[in-house]
Amino acid sequence: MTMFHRQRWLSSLIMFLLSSFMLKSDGSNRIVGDSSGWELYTNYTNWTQGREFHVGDVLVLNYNRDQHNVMQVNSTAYVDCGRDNYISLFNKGNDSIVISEVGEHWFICAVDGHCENGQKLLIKILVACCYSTKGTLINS
Ligand SMILES: [Cu+2]
Repeated sequence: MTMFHRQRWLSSLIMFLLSSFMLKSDGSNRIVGDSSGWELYTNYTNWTQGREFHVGDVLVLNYNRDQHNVMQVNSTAYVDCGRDNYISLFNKGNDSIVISEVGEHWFICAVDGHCENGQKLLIKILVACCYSTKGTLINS
């Protein structure tokens, strides 16, 4: 291996390490409701206020799976607490949901009366996160 090639190889290794570090650092775990978790009578509108969410963030929902679940729905179902047409249903009790798109994401608990009592979550992502110093999109 010539000196030139060794340097090229080293710099690509460094670039690789840097970019994987940056990818890691932009998706952070967001514990929904903090220590309250995913529960009844928690105001998730208050919880989201003052927090910024980015593409790549992971929503972590902790709850008793015998009592709750997490249903990803559209905006109408979010408002009406409708359960007929849903996007995804999570019911492990410690669900990790990766936010992969810019826009609004709606979640409700589908157990009777729970969404109606405030167990609903709206996550807004306004901008795509994270451009590298060269201006290339790292995470779209
Ligand atoms: Cu519930």
